[in-house]
Amino acid sequence: MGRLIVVSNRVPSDGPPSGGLVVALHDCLKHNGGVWFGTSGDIVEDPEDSFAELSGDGYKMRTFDLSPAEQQGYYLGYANSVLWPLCHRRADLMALNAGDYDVYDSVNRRLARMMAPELRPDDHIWIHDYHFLPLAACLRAEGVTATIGYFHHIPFPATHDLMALPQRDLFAGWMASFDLFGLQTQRDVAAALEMFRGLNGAEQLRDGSISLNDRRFEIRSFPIGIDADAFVKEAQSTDGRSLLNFAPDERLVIGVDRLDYSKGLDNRFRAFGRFLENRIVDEPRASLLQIAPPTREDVDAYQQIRDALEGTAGKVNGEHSDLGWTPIRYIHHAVPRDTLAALYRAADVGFVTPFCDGMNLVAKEFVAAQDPADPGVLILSQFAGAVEQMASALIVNPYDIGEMAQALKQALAMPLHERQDRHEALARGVFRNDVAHWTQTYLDTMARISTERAALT
Ligand code: GDG
Repeated sequence: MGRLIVVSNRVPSDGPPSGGLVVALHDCLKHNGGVWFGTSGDIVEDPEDSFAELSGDGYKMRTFDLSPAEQQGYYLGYANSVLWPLCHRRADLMALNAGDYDVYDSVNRRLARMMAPELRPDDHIWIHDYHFLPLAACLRAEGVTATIGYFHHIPFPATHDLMALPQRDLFAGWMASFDLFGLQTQRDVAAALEMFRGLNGAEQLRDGSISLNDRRFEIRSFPIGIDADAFVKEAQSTDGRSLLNFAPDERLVIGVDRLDYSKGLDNRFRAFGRFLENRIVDEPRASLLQIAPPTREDVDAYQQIRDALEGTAGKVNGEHSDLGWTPIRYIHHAVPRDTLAALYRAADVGFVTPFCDGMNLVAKEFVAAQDPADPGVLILSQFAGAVEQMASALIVNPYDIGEMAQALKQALAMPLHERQDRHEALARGVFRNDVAHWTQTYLDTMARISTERAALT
């Protein structure tokens, strides 16, 4: 294979790579050689039309700055206030500000213009996420012929919601400019195929690929995984319970999410409140530890969710606390990764209840962190992409407060042999389909497509 070219919104240029996805991409780049392109994180008045170059251990990192107007229109505006809600079934939250799309488009064009002279025809270009949906079309316009893959980390939008996107007529063309359009789940692939079924000029070919005008490309699912082995080591590094001021028999329910409206946090707190209402007084107490670091706080919808959640936590705690106990502990800042891993391991229940989620890595991290001899129970929303691979979790409907409260009761009362059986089935998938497997499968598919294309020319 030629060089690997990675594009992601942020290049992880500050310090050693950390986090499963970043480390996995770093390892692939180190192995194949190549370039990682993306923003530097710096906002400057007049960003130049050129890249800074950094060394990335066997590969190059090329970063570019954004102007304040680009940060607003491209990142906070079109990417996170239009595409993010659109893809998470919240078309009602789309902030359709005239001009944001133009800025988003111009950042993609500028990036394509800067990248094109550095690319070679045998490169394999792997573009990550909704910040760069039009990037392949922009690169093709610059004459780039290399194989281009894309991975959509978030859900594919419902066809009905897509009709609310002013750029709906461009969407299919953006997708068709890639050679491989990767999605998290079969459910997402079905949604994407449904969109093409209704589209004039589009056809699904016998080999499953889609043809649109003069382009032919594939839509496939690649469920992302975690670095499960590394996570086990982190989870074992500290005794999680020693970090908490807990009574010896107090039970721990854990939630970990960026504070985002897609994660269903308010309903989760309500469900925990309902569970407490139904609790038998002599039962050991259970507390909910919710870690929810802030994210995109400059976007209105995120301030609203913060206010709502603080209100619900206050209400539940006001009703159920006593002098020595606060049932919901809500931490609105990030904790170190090894602390997080140790807390997962100490928890009796992982409470993962998004309304809509591409995959949800927290569910996989919780499973990897457990002690197989005495594992905790995973409660998982039917709307997390992870559910396709994690049928042995307790699956819940995050809109149904009563069902979630009942699942908490069931999880906390679950006998050891059932917890072990469920955990064994879940862990098998998490360790087998880890992030290294994911990158390898994706890159193998790109390599196959590139060989097939070469044979046709
Ligand atoms: C997007 C898609 C898809 C959270 N709090 C802390 C912390 N985290 C880490 C978790 C986990 C990651 O952040 C969150 O990943 P998720 O997958 O749960 O969700 P998104 O951030 O929305 O990610 C999602 C993912 O992309 C990958 O394709 O699964 O569906 O929405 O790793 O552990 N990490 C640390 N401290 C915290 O306080 N260190």
